Amino acid sequence: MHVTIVTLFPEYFDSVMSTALMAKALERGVVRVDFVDPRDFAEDRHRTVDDKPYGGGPGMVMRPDVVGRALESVESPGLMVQLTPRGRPLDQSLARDLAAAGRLTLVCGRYEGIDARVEAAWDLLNVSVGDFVLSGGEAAALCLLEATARLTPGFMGHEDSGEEESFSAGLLEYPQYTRPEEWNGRRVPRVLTSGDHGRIQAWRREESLRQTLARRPDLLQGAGLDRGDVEALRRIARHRLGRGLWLCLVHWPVLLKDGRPGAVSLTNLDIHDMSRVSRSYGLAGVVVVQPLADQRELLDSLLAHWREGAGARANPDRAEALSLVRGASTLEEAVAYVTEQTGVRPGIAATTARGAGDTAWVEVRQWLERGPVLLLAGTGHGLAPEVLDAADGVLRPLRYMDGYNHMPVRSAVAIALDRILGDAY
Ligand code: JCE
Repeated sequence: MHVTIVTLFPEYFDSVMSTALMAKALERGVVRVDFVDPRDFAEDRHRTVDDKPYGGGPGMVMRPDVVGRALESVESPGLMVQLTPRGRPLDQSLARDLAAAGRLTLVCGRYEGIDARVEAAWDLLNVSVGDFVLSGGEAAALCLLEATARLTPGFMGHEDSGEEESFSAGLLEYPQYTRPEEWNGRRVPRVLTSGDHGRIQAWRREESLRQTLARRPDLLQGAGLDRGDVEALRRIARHRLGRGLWLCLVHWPVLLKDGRPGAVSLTNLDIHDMSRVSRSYGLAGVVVVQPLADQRELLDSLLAHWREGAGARANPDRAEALSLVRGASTLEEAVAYVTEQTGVRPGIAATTARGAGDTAWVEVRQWLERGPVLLLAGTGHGLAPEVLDAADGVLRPLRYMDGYNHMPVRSAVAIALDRILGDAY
């Protein structure tokens, strides 16, 4: 691998170039690193590389003419990468691609960065090492250099590649232990001293899954899980946020066709489908707000049929889902019921298909970390404005950036629950 680093501070890299595996790789010619200093391409007496930003604002910007000449000086530069917080997040798969390129030029900015015309003119690949800001690209370039160099054949010095490809690929590493077997009263897990290679492999895989689920569940998506992994994940106890979430299906006050507030009647399918979705997502309960006496009776007979009657015997899964459902005459009664059940007044999150909302879906997830939440969904043409005003937050319409927003409430609730509780994996 051959890397050229364009930097105002070549000396920044000195210690890395003379340390451990990198020093050996440079010596053996497995890796070659050279440096280009843009200051050598400045044309004035003071060797100026930066200037004030057009449009004003703090700090300085690196000049495109100076940086441009520095880049032109690089012979067959290969894949050209600019380190920047706006870049594509560096991960192992990108590191693999960059290592495979074999020839890289890493462009490190300083100050407020490099004039934007440079990346347009040179088609630089923007790469970031994380969502934090550094004072320049050098520390980021070091991360990229180390991640790619260790994937270069011969870098590691033994036949081991830089990746334990087959085993924990895409998952967090299992915990490692060495001697002594007992240290300050803490023993190494017995399985590791059992000599049973099969059990050790299984334990390590499960620990990798456990660590990943607890700390970086987002990684599970790309991890290539097999059936055994999925079964292991199902066995791992985890905190279920849905336990603090209550769904409230509101039939009054909601907007009617004419735009005025009023009450609407029950829809049998709403009750069935919402309770099943709620059960699937592990919700605490579903409260149906319905002030009309005949409609309340209808709800009660429906629930009785499916929970205790012939329906329950024929369809126990349905009974389990519908056992989550309670009726209430008013929203106040629903809030009082949840307060009584949990001992705390729930945070109230209202949904609407109109307006901008003031609460993002992830915020409801954060509320749930602190206490119970009642999620309001309106039948008819949506929750009345007075309900939205009284809520602790109004959620953004599900398709708030699009024009058509006429989702059936059953579907909207399913999507909403997945937005709040859905596993991104
Ligand atoms: C850099 C700066 C943006 C103002 C050149 C920061 C990469 N993952 C990363 N975090 N930070 C960087 C990075 C890379 C190059 C430069 N800055 C500082 N960046 C806005 C200032 C300048």
